[in-house]
Amino acid sequence: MTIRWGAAARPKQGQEVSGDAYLVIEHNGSTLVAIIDGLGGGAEAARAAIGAVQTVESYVHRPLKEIMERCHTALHGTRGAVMGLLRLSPDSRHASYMGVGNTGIHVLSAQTIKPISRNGILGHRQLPSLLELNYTYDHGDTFILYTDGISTRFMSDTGHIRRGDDPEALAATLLKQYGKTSDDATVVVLTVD
Ligand SMILES: [Mn+2]
Repeated sequence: MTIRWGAAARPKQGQEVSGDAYLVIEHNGSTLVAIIDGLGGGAEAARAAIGAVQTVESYVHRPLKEIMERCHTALHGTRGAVMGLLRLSPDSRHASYMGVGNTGIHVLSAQTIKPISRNGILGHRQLPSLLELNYTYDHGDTFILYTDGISTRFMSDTGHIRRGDDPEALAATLLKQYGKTSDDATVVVLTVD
C-alpha cells in the first residue's frame, strides 16, 4: 500500500505570511501528518505554527500524545496554536488521529470514520485530556485535513470530492472552491492506494 498526498495553502487576503502550517513526514514505513493553525494571524501566528512544526519533526517517532504534549510545552510564550495529527501505517492499514482545537479532518471511506478533536489550545494553560482515535482503513480511503480557513460546506459537495481522487488536484480544488479570504487556509489530502 502506498500513500499519495497533496496540499494547498494560502494566507488571509492582504497578508504576506500564513499563520497556518502543515507537515507530512514518512518514518519507519508510516506517514505522519500535522495540520496547524497559529492563533491570530501574520508573523506571530506563523511563529507559533513553525514552533509546532519543528517540535513534530523532532519527535516524529513518538506516540501522538507525546508529540502533542511536547508541542504544548514548546508553544508556551507564543500566541498558541491548534493542531491535528494523523499517523497512517500502510502495512497494517492502521490510522490514528489526535486533535486539539478547531482544525478539521474528513475521511472519505466506505466505513464511518469520524475523528474529532478536543477543545483547547497548544501553549495555553492546561491541555485537555487527549484522545487518540484508531481505525483500520481500506484501499482508496481519502483523508482530508484542513484549517478553519476552509469552509466545511465542502463535505456535502459530492460533485467535487470523491474517494480516491488525485490528492493534489483535490487539495487545489478544495482551496479554490472553499477557501475563505477572511482567514489563512490550508488543506492536506492523502489517498491510500
Ligand atoms: Mn484559522
